[in-house]
Amino acid sequence: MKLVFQNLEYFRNKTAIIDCRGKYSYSELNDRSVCIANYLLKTGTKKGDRIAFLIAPEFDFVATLFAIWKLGAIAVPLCTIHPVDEWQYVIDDSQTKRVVYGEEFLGQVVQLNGPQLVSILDIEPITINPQHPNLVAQDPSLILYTSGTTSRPKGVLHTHQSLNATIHSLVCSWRWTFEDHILHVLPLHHTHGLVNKLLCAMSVGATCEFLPKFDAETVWNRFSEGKMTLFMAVPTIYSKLIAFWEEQTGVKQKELFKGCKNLRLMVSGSAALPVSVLDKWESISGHRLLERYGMTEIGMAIANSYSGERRAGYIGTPLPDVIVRIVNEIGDVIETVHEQGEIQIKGASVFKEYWNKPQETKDSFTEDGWFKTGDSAILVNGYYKILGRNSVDIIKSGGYKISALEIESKLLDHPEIDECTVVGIADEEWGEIVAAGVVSTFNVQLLTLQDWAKDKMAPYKIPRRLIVLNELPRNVLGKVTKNEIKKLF
Ligand code: MLC
Ligand code: AMP
Repeated sequence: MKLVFQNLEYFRNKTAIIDCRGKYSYSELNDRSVCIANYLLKTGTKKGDRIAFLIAPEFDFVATLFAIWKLGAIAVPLCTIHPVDEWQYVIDDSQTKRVVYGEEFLGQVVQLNGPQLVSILDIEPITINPQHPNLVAQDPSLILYTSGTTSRPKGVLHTHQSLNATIHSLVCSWRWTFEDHILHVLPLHHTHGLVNKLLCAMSVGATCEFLPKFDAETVWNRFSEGKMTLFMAVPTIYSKLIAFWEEQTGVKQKELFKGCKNLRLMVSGSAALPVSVLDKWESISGHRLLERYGMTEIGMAIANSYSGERRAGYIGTPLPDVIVRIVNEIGDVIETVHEQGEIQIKGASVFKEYWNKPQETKDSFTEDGWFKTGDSAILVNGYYKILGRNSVDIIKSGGYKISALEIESKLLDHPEIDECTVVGIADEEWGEIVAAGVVSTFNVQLLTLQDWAKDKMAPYKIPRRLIVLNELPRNVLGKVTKNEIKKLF
């Protein structure tokens, strides 16, 4: 089995990447990744080392990822909008020795403790292929950090084989070909942007065009140019595109509709797609979104059909080579329709382990090897429908998974906060937004709290709503009753 980065030469002059600086062919991508691999080798990189990288969504991000894989090392992509504290946590937790960075991050990376810093500008143009390590598909390839029911994020370790399983399944199911051209607007440190969009494109010789940042007007303009064949995004992005469309004149709206005609597939995932968004998008673009369901730990698992029914409010049927079951609270597999339970998954795309966390890894699987997603669903006429999550401590906002516990522990560092609790509350645009209930003798204000939080947490984690209470509501065991807090908002 050829892995994505071993096949680049095959597509030669075909355009691989378009970014804000220009266009790059597959041969140029391969050459650049060889240069970076040589440089990393010279600085002591060995098979199995973790290499973090902090590079904007552009050509060098992709070349660095493939360079790391050429050396048999493990890629740890960092979130470009995280504060230094969060990078430091990921670097320490994954025991990363080197960080490759783009120049725009220089001011922040010098604040990191420990890792050797490698500027992408220092890479010399040596194009001798580095000695390839003896690489097998079961070797670890990637660590993605994900929030969960623990306070700090966990590193999800994938192998080349588990990534390939998702790539293969999506390429077949959604009929990717080298003629495809995808517009890329998502962050690259998560499965959706990295695997579903970038790696699927690179595996078939398609073109991946990066925007430096999501912007509704630019996305509509790119659609109108007629080159794009594929688009994939989180529901919030479709909501923002709809909002932009609604601000236009009738003539312009018709033009925007026409602009979408060359696209062959538009996908939504990473959070629940409201039926109102599905319907509105279909009416303004002519495209019925294909909703699918996945998770950092399992890759993509369930999806609506490419050529058949795309059922509103449902995530679809299992993708090839994925086995799905629903299990009730006492661990029995549910055979009847309409009975709610947890989705559990088996399949080749499931991750290997949480990095350095054997107990958490063990706890996340059943004894007979099913991964417990924590998502609650029902099965109706062969289609799965998500009903919610087992834990109130997990929030999904703009497609980002956020741990309420992580934010609570940060907020407790605020000098004016004595006690706090964090919940996700429903929001039309973001899916959920972060809301905090606090006990504060000094009556802390939302704006001052947000300002204080700016360099301590990623923008999407900062509370958008705040209630100051005399005391937090608790049950007889003293546990904060988060559902009561939600009602207060
Ligand atoms: C930003 N803002 C928020 C917010 N994030 N407000 C509430 N809730 C949030 N979550 C505010 C900012 O503070 C700012 O406010 C304004 O919105 C614009 O900020 P921005 O950063 O410019 O936002 P934008 O670029 O528009 O970001 C929206 C987005 C982004 C949807 C593009 O959230 C995003 O990239 N989401 C995708 C995450 C993702 O890839 N998830 C996949 C995980 S993998 P002000 O006041 O300053 O204007 C996974 C598995 C699977 O889930 O199944 O795929
Ligand atoms: P992450 O851990 O960031 O990979 O997010 C995975 C989680 O996103 C899943 O466990 C679900 O809760 C949620 N998710 C992904 N796709 C969908 C979808 N189509 N509908 C509802 N929730 C989804």
